[in-house]
Parts: sequence; C-alpha cells; structure tokens
Amino acid sequence: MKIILACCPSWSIQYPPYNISLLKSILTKAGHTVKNFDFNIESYHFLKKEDIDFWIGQNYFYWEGDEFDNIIFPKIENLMNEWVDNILKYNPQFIGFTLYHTNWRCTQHIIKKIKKRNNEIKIMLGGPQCFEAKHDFSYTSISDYICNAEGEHEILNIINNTIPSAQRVDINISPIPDYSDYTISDYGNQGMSLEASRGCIAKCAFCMETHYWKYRYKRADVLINELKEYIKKYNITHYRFNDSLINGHIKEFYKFICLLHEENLGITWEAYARINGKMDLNFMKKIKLSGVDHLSYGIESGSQKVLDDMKKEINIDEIEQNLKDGYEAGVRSHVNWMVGFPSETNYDNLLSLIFLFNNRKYINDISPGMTCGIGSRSDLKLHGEKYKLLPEFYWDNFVTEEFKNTAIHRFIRLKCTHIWLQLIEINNGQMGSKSKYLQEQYNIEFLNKKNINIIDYNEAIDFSYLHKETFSSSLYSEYLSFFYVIYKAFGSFSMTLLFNKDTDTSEFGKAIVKEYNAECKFKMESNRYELQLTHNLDTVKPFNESISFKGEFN
Ligand code: B12
Ligand code: SF4
Repeated sequence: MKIILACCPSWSIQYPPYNISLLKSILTKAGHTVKNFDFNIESYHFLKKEDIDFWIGQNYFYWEGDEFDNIIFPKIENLMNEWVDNILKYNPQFIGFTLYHTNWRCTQHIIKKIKKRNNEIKIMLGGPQCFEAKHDFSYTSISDYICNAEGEHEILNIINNTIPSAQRVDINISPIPDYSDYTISDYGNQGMSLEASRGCIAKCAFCMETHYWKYRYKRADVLINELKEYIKKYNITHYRFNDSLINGHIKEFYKFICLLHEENLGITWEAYARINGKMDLNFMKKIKLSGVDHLSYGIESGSQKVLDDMKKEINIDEIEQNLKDGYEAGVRSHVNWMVGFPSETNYDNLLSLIFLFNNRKYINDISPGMTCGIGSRSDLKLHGEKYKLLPEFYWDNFVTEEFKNTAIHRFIRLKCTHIWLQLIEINNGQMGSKSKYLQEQYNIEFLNKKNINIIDYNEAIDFSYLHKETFSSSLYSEYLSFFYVIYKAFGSFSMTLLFNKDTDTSEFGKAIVKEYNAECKFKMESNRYELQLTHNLDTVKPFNESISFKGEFN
C-alpha cells in the first residue's frame, strides 16, 4: 500500500514530528511504502515574515477558532493547495493525519480539499485530539478511520482491515522513528525526539495526559542501543525525550544516566521530569555527567495546600532541594507553572510569588502557563463539585463557588506573575523576560531598594478578608498581595499598573483575557500605603468603579 502521514499546523516547531515518524517505521517494516509530510514546519517558515508569531502559546487561538478561517486560512490557502497537489501526485491509498487541538481546524480544511478531488482515498485520524474528543461527531463525519488509542498496532489493523486487539504496545521492542523525510535544520532545536517511557505514574487533578495510557518504561540497555542506532543513522547529537516524565521509574532512570555516562556517546538531552526527593546532589551530578541540557519540572505552585489539592504528591521541601541540588550540579531547570487552580486563594498565590522569589537563583527558565483549565477526562472535569466548581462556565471559563476564583482573578494573578518574573529576573520563556509590552504595563520606583535573599513563607498574609462585599472588591486583594510581596522583597516603592483588554488580548490571547480594564496606583512610604484603583468590567458581573484606600504593611 502507498500511505501518507502528515502533521498540519500548528504544532511544535522544535523537532520533527515524532509520532508519525514512528508509525512510518512500523508501516515500512510491514512492507508498505510511506511518505511523511510536515506541513506544520512548512507553514511556519512561510509565515515567519508576519508581524505575529502564530506559533507561540498565547496565539494558538488563531488556529483553533474562527480566527483560523478569517485570518490564517486566506494567508496559507495557496500553500495548502500545493500540499494537496503533492499528496495526490503521490497517489496514496491511505492518508493519516495526527491531530492536536491546535491543528484540527487546518486538517479539516485539507481533508475537504482532498476529498473534493479524490473521494477514494481513505482518511485516517489519530493523535492526542482523537483521544480527547472521542465522541465528537465532526471527526467521524470527515474521516474513514479514527484511532483513539496507541497507533502501533492500530494503524496496521486499519491498513490490513484486521480486527483490533487490546494488546498493549511493548515499547522495548519498538523500532526507531524514520525521520528521513525532513530537513533537521528547519527545526528550532536541531535534534530528534525519542521515548524512554510512556504514560505517567501520577494522577494530577488537572491533567488529561495521565489518562491516555498505562505507564511503561524502556530498559536502560534498550535505550542506550537505540541512541547508538540514532547516532549511526542520523548523526544527531541532541535529543528530546518525549515522555510525560523521564524519571517515572527512578531506579531505571538512574541506571540509564550512569550507562549513558559510561558509554560516552557525546550527546545532550532534555526531558520532562517529576520532582523526586531521591534525586539528591549526587544523583544530580550523575544526571549532569550523562549530558543533560535541562530538566523540565511540573512544579505548578508554591503553596503546599494547592499542590496537595492538585494531587501532585510532591512537597515544597523536595522541590526546593531538587532545584538547589540541580543548580549546584549544573543541571539547568525549566519550570512549568500553573496560576489559578480552583482551590488557589489569593493567599496561596502570594505563597507562590514568595516561592519564585526564594528560588529565583535556581530556576533557569519558566513557562507561567495560560492559567488553570479544565482538561477533558481530568478529575477537575469529571468531579468538578469536589473542587467547588459551578456547573456553568462564565467568561467561557470555570468559576468556583461565590465567584471566588474566576477568569478575571486568574488573569490578574497571571499578569502580576509575569511582572514579578521580570522584577526578580527569572527568564520567562513564554514571553521573554524583556517583553516590551509588559514593561509598558507598569512603572515602578523604589524608594530605597533592599537587597534581601529570602522571604519567610510565614510572612504571607491573607488579604482577602479585607474586601469581599462585591465582585469588584474581591479583586482588591489580588493587587494588595502583589504590592505586599514587592514591599517584602524590595522595600518601599510606588507603582502604576495597567490592565487594558485590547493590548492584553494581543499579548495573552482571548482565551484568558476578558473584558477587564484597570489603572492601579500604589504608593508607600515606610510601611504606610495608599492604593487608588479605577477599574471596569463589561460582562457577566459588570462594574465601573473608582476607589481609594489606605493601610499598613508590617
Ligand atoms: C513531548 C510533548 C511535547 C513536546 C513536543 C516535542 C516534539 N518533538 O513533538 C513539546 C514540549 C515541544 C510540547 C509542546 C506543546 N504541547 Co505537548 N506533549 C508532549 C507529550 C508529553 C508527549 C508527546 C509524544 O510524543 N507522545 C508519544 C507519542 C508516540 O504519542 P502520540 O503523539 O499520542 O502518538 C501515538 C498515538 O496518538 C497514535 N497516533 C498519533 N498520530 C496518529 C496518526 C494516525 C493516522 C494514527 C492511526 C495514529 C496516530 O499513535 C502514536 C503511537 O502510539 C504529550 C502528552 C503525551 N503523553 O502524549 C503532550 C501533548 C501532546 N502536548 C500538548 C500540548 C497542549 C502542547 C502545547 C500546545 C502546550 C502549550 N500550551 O504550549 C505545546 C504545543 C507546541 C506548539 N504548538 O508549538 C497536548 C495536546 C492536547 C491536544 N488534544 O491536542 C498533550 C497531549 C498534553 C496534554 N494532554 O495536555 N509537547
Ligand atoms: S501533570 Fe505531569 S506528573 Fe501530573 S499526571 Fe500529568 S503528566 Fe503526570
């Protein structure tokens, strides 16, 4: 059979697509002729000259909603027609697309174009989005086959028209992916991806990927042999492990890094990893010796209560220890962060800001995220009542009982977190620590800047009791706690802080920015402050208010 596998935009541009390259290997081994297309990277290079970078997190909405039809489609329609020409020239019997929520819209257009010109070709869909949207009718209506499981056995069943078995894939015997259809220099990180494990050992409340498949790991010796094969075949020296977490089986992970060091393969690598108290300084030194570039941790919050509610099953002490030991051993850290988990109060958020300050030296890079969302199949989605979520969405997003945690609260927290990262000089991979947009959002003058190292977590204060009579007053404490932590870190200061729905939307995207505008002026001398706030909101709980109040910080 002649088969095409493709990835449409938008998806990651750092590495060539892993999943369809793995499937190509499997199909080729079974005697089929396969050609892969990465339309994602083609369109990235095609749209690079545009003012907007459509591939950064804040701009995914351009690919997901009507923005795709109105803005992106007209720009790339000719290019898409060329893709269809190239596909049809190849004369395949099957075309498979890998689906993400960020490329579903574009894929749908391509399929329609193909079907219009040749209705005989069978269309297969697979990938995370099929997994998540199992029962979405639009997927079934446009394709002939949907694979909403692991694809290794399934794709052969589709092609050979055989009965699917519930057999779990043994990743220890998988072939290495076939990356021969791509030009590696087109990609950001000049490397390749592989897997050391599949699935996750944890069950975090917000996470959907833990529900995809059962946890399995590759043996250390298998991985080393795989890496040797990659090096021989592709001569590539940088690798990304595409696991949810590379250290799910800590003993095998230790074995692997020791072997990697002994074998001296001359490679660098990066991976997601779980915080684990067993990774002490000696362990971290071994990781460093194995050629690690960085580890990317899901830390999410600096509040133990929130971490517990998330069921992260990690504690602040071991997080701080991993970051510190990693720093000493030279293992660079990337932190994944999450603002606004349902049970996160303004006090918890203050603890998070203190955590970031105290660990600023040990964090090389952070992605502050897009605030907490409700992922399909996640515990938040299935058991919202446990997390005090109201059954309805407001501002297209979740709210908790009494409107305590809403999209408005979360956006104020997120934007203040971005500003905080600038003030304490942690590199923010999502926006760039020198973001000009962000610098225009605030103006700060320190009266006599302090130079302290650590803020005691016990200094965190719950400001929410001060003002909670109305929805607008429930937002005051978001500002107060932010100003408080600045005071604790740097001493007295004055500051103006702006929120503007239009400029904020252009930076953070419409998924998280709602109809909120504010100008907040804050001034303090010694420990007395004065806060003036003018803010308005147009939808759901509208208000237009100017207030001023004074107080003291200890
Ligand atoms: C590694 C990873 C990344 C890497 C990607 C590196 C790379 N080279 O691709 C990085 C860090 C860059 C990344 C970024 C992002 N990621 Co990511 N990532 C992952 C992760 C952890 C593993 C992906 C992987 O390779 N898995 C292993 C392969 C083998 O599995 P697979 O892709 O599902 O493919 C199998 C099956 O689905 C099936 N299959 C796949 N395609 C097809 C096609 C056909 C025809 C068939 C029959 C079968 C089939 O067969 C395959 C083999 O079994 C997954 C979670 C997970 N555990 O899967 C999230 C995941 C894919 N990422 C996700 C997201 C949201 C993102 C970001 C948008 C996050 C963000 N907000 O920035 C960005 C997107 C980047 C962009 N647009 O620029 C989501 C996607 C959700 C969705 N429904 O679309 C996932 C599922 C995590 C989650 N649930 O939240 N990510
Ligand atoms: S968030 Fe990370 S550690 Fe938690 S369940 Fe998901 S993949 Fe596993």
